[in-house]
Amino acid sequence: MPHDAIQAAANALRGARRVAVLTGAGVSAESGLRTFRGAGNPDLPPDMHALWKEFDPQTLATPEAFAANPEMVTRWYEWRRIGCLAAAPNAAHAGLATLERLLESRGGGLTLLTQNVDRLHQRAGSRHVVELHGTIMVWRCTRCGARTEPAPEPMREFPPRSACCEQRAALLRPDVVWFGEMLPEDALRAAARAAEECDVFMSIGTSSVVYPAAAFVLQAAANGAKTIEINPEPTPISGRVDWSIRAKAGEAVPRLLALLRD
Ligand code: BV8
Repeated sequence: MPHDAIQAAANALRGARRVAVLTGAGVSAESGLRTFRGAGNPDLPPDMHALWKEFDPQTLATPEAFAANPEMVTRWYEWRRIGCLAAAPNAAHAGLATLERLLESRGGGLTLLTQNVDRLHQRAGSRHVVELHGTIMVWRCTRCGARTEPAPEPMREFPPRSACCEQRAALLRPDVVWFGEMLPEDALRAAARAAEECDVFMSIGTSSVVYPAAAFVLQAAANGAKTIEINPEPTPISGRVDWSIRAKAGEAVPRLLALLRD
């Protein structure tokens, strides 16, 4: 792990009151969940490679795909939901929950903006989580918008039908944000506020190619925040942050915490 960058990042965090963190799929990689993009680990079996190497987002993660083939799309999301339920939070999730409590004990705070739909941050104890792309744990009625949290057991009907609307005529869809859909307004507002108010913005485990989420770190920098990236691979923002830490989140986040407590 590059010592200078992580030491400088820890110093910036030590002086910060308000911290904003943007996380992506890389934070859950060490929990065994597949990322969407990235080189990944060539030693892993193909069924652990990045999802978009095996699946086409246009035929699975768009409203048009759901309209054309709701059975295929909902089976794919149910397969992923079951995988998320079986996964456990890792050291990065736990470390971010600890950092939130540490900042609060010093009169500050942490806003955790996540692109992840797996709810692992909440399961690790993070309290102030903004789900930018929704969650796979909640599904919603395509007719009335009512939300429901399906039981942990695998669903049996595809596409699943909504219990709330007349004669089960409407379909259920995962409450995630697909390509071409707007992000929830309250989430966007919370993210914009966090990027405006934070002293330090950390971008962890994200390829920084999906917008508008990828823009928040640059907005924070423009507002005067110090910026930190944690990712084993370079991304489009690596050259634009103050400190780019080339390491796994499950190693770098606990190391940052240890330095903060020194
Ligand atoms: C919208 C759904 C308004 C849920 C996903 C501006 C410029 C260009 C394009 C656009 C733009 N504005 C909007 C767009 C279009 C589009 C977009 O950004 N396209 C890109 C790809 C070009 N954006 C949208 O459509 C968004 N909506 O803008 O609405 C609008 C509407 C209509 C018309 C105009 C405007 C909606 C985006 C939501 C997409 N939803 N999925 C699901 O199925 O889960 S996308 C998918 O990517 C995931 O959900 C995820 O949330 C998201 C981001 O990915 P990452 O989390 O970053 O993960 P990724 O795999 O890419 O990277 C993992 C990283 O981890 C890698 O870098 C790897 O190195 C690293 N890593 C690996 N191991 C570790 C690690 N890091 C740390 N530790 C490790 N151990």
